[in-house]
Amino acid sequence: MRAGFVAVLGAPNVGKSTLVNRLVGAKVAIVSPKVQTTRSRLRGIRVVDEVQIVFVDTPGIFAAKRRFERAMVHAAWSGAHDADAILLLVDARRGLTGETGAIIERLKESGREALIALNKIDLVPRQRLLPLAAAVEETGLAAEIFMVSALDGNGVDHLLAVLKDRMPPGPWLYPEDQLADISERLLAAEITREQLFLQLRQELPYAVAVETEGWTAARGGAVRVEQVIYVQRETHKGIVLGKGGQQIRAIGTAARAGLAEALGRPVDLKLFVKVRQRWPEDPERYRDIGLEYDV
Ligand SMILES: Nc1nc2c(ncn2[C@@H]2O[C@H](COP(=O)(O)OP(=O)(O)O)[C@@H](O)[C@H]2O)c(=O)[nH]1
Ligand SMILES: [Mg+2]
Repeated sequence: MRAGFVAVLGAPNVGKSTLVNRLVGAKVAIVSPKVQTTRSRLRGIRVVDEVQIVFVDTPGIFAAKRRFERAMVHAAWSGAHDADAILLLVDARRGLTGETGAIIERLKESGREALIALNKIDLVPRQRLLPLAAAVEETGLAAEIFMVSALDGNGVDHLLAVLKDRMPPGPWLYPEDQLADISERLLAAEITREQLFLQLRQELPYAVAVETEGWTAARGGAVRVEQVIYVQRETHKGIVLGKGGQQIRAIGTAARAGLAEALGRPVDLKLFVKVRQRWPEDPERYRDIGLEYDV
């Protein structure tokens, strides 16, 4: 038996969560077209033959300034710290950006080697991939280079096979049928947050936090879930609610469907919107999602 951790690192929006979902074969991480959708570390688990691979999805790494951003980036690096393998993801369409270059430098300084995957190859003509692969090779960090599309699955099986071979001997870390290591409450909050990222415009999703406050059994095997959406301003509350409550209903409908599917039972979802101006300075909001406050 073998088992180990693979940390999936990269700049924001390169497709880390999409790839983790693809590697696990189930949706364990939320995905959106916006940067910083992922706020903390999340483990997705896949068994291949007698090897258990635990994928650690991480927040994007960038030059963080605000406290909450710093906490996210810190969580990403600590995900790499005790991993058996590091998989660095590069957006093939954007190439070796400054953000990715900075990650490569830091990994090299720490003396770690990494597998590097060029992702989103479905968006890039073949002849542009080869020079990019050469440039990646030149960094001297890559133990091996892969070309994948997390979206359509191209190249992912080969990547999985190589990762499997790199896992150390040892007992499995989770039960055979477990797909993710996340509490149901946090999963539920993440599913609602994904809708906020998908349905709200521009910067608003970054100003929002979701917390599951109530979880009670209801009739017919259903579960009643109560969540609070924290916003920072009264005007934001108005936008989240929408005209006549239209927006919050749309968010609730989509989130309830997603949650019912994830839990495999009917869900009665109640959403409340509260203004808490300083939630990004509230240690409790960090603890809830597994972030460190003071980094
Ligand atoms: N075309 C294409 N889009 C992708 C691929 N992988 C991810 N995306 C998209 O890139 C965006 C960011 O993905 P996400 O997984 O949230 O990135 P993360 O921030 O690195 O976790 C989403 O809109 C994804 O649908 C891919 O292989 N091809
Ligand atoms: Mg992500």
